[in-house]
Amino acid sequence: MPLVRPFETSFGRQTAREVLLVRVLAEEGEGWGECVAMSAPVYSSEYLAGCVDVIRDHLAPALLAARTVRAVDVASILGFVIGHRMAKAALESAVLDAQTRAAGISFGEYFGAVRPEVDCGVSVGISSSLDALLDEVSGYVDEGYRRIKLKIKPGWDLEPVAAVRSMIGPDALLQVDANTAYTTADIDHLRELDAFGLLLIEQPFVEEDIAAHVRLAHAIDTPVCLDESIVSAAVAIDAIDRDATSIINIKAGRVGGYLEAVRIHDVCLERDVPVWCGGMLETGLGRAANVALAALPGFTLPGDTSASSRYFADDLTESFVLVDGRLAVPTGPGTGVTVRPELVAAWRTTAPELLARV
Ligand code: OSB
Ligand code: MG
Repeated sequence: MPLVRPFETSFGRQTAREVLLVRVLAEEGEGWGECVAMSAPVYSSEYLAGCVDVIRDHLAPALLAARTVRAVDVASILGFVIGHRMAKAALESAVLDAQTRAAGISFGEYFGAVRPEVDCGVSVGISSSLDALLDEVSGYVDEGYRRIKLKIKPGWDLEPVAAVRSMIGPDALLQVDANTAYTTADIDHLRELDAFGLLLIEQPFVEEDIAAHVRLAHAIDTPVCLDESIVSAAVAIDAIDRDATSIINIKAGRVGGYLEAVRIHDVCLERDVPVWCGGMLETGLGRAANVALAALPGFTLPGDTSASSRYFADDLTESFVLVDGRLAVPTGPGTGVTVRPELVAAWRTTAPELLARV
């Protein structure tokens, strides 16, 4: 699916999203899940073709061999496979969609949503120039986004942050995301971000290095927020206990599914750690589930849950439209959205693989 504009992060530039969809057919009906893995293993070690492979050869056969599968069983059935959380999450989402559709309840109700709409922010890629960046950000501000997140990397940090801060004013919510582009040698440099009143700095160092984030958190005033590092509720608890992170970005794909995402929300809420819903440039299918997740009580900061128009000219489902800086939580059964079969047929690059129960 072509993106409406290229999206550049410290790990590369994307002009389109290659999307893997999973459909489960159950006696009670069908369910759909979106896999958030990118084409290349540059955000995490997972990548789309690897997800197809592990689902086909390892995960789906195990799921199909189980007699009755509920969403809560999926993680344990698939637990024999190490890692591959985005692949597992896609399967669990599809099962959860089928299950909740059959039960007539929405993802929001299933998760325990407490609000009918969620506050939205927007993630802004690295630009070709400061002027182009300011143009893009002012467009988003005009559309009503409630928080701006700037992608940063060495050589694209203090200047763009200063320029955007002076354009949007001191009270507008502004944060940055480094996607692991820095090392502890940059701590003094990153401290200069304190001048800009940022909400947080997201994932400056490599995902495995919790200790480096502890050092940074002690050295700067800007709150440190982990994304890539947080792959489970257990890791979240450890990172919080060690003071590596005071805010957490929750992405269901990264942690193995929405059920683990809800557990991370719960452990953060118990510890008074604010959370927000991250994104992976999802289509309407993944977005619907993200928006439902973001309606839980601990999601007190605007998420990267932007409108369909921020990503795609034509979304794969009903489009999500920003109203007063918010998106409505779908209320229909399951994800509450429907994948448009004509678009899937028109855009697919690979014929569907049918994996049957034996
Ligand atoms: O680090 O949050 C990230 C997109 C792809 C991979 C990683 C990230 C992102 C974003 C965009 O920041 C979030 C979105 O709008 O979906
Ligand atoms: Mg991030």
